[in-house]
Amino acid sequence: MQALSNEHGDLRDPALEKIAEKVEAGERLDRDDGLALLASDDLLGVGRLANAAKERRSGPYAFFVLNRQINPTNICVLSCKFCDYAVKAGDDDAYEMTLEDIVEKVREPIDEVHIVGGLHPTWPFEYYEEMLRAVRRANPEAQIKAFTAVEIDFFARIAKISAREVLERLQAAGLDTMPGGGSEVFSERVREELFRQKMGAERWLEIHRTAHELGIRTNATLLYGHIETHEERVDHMLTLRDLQDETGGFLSFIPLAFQLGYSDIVDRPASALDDLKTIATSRLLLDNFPHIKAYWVMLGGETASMALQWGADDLDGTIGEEKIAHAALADTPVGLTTHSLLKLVREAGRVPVQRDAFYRALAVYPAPIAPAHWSQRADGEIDAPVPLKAEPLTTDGGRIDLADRGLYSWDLARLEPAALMQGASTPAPDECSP
Ligand code: V47
Ligand code: SF4
Repeated sequence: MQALSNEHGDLRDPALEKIAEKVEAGERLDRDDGLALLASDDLLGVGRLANAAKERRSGPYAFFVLNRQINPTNICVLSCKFCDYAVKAGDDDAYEMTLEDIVEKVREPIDEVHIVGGLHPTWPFEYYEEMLRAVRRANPEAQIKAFTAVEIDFFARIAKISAREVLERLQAAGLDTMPGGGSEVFSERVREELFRQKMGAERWLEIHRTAHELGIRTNATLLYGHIETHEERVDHMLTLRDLQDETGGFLSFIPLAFQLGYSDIVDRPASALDDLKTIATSRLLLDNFPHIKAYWVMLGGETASMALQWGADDLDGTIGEEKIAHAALADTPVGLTTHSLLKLVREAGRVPVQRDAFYRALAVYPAPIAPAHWSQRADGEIDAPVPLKAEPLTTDGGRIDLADRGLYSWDLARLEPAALMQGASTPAPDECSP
């Protein structure tokens, strides 16, 4: 690995030197390191350290998924102060999706269906089980990532059963993985202020621990850019790191940039600088998380693309029709084409890898025949069509299908791109640790 320490004057912030030494030695960072990273004014230095940690895990690759987000209803019994998505039954913009509505939206060539919504006051738990079965029937190929810990807790209460039983029944109905929402920030101070009615850290962690015990892989999020302090951000990450040490069940960590919407909690969103440092800090602190996701919906495409050089290795996916962030006036499209995602990955200098919900690599998209950006092309090529299409591009014209090789994305770092293209042999999935 290239030297990270300050021999060549690469780090402007002396506080990063000790961290660089730890990163080079593969030593675990502590709370003070996390705080120093967030406070540093050396954005490039922080990025360099996080990038080293990222490349050690996933080399030059960055992941995306062909997915569809389904938000079955915006009616919610809670009223979190930061949330512009939730409404009450009878409100003009309240909606409820039928199973037919839902099924209609998943009949596409996608690899993941992501379901998350409000806590509906009258739908029975059986409706959610039926929802998963209907999705599975309509698209047996797509994996189902559904329901935050907050929804699982709610289902347990309405069905008067334990969260474990809820998870077991959902698993039997087709649940593959769980999204990471609902944790917001593990801080009682912030909870009191912004989401008093919602369960706290202990229950969120208990539900994810139970999911992991049942073999359900999950994600974790942090809602940042509102009233939380740097200490609260770092403590949140360290709490997740502890649970991951115990279970190993988390796949991905996703810092969610707060969208201001109509709330008057803060008067401006987190800066791109803060976004990148938060992504980088999470990559460095969460040394046991396989993946860090730069969620383009909330970061904006440009910052998400940059984040792939600041420690992130995943952009989420095509999404189709995002509603939660857009109810809070997110300034991004509601979905992206494969073409646009490939562009965001390639402009960051990464090799795009299409993955499934478990982060198994499905296809690698080698470099396009012409450079992605016009400024990199020679004079004569400026008017030539840029070969960025929705179809994966290879120099020999075919997509490289890796699905049947059981190749998990965390194996990729061990392979050279050329070897990957030739389908080098890899350990069986169950031999891979996240
Ligand atoms: O739990 C609500 C958050 C979450 C706002 O696991 C807001 O792969 C920002 O969890 N500004 C739902 N955030 C979304 C979520 C998610 C998204 C993408 C990928 C994954 C994954 C999970 O959105 C909620 C809440 O924390 N949220 N309102 C807002 N105004
Ligand atoms: Fe309901 Fe979730 Fe919005 Fe809170 S964040 S009001 S639980 S939809």
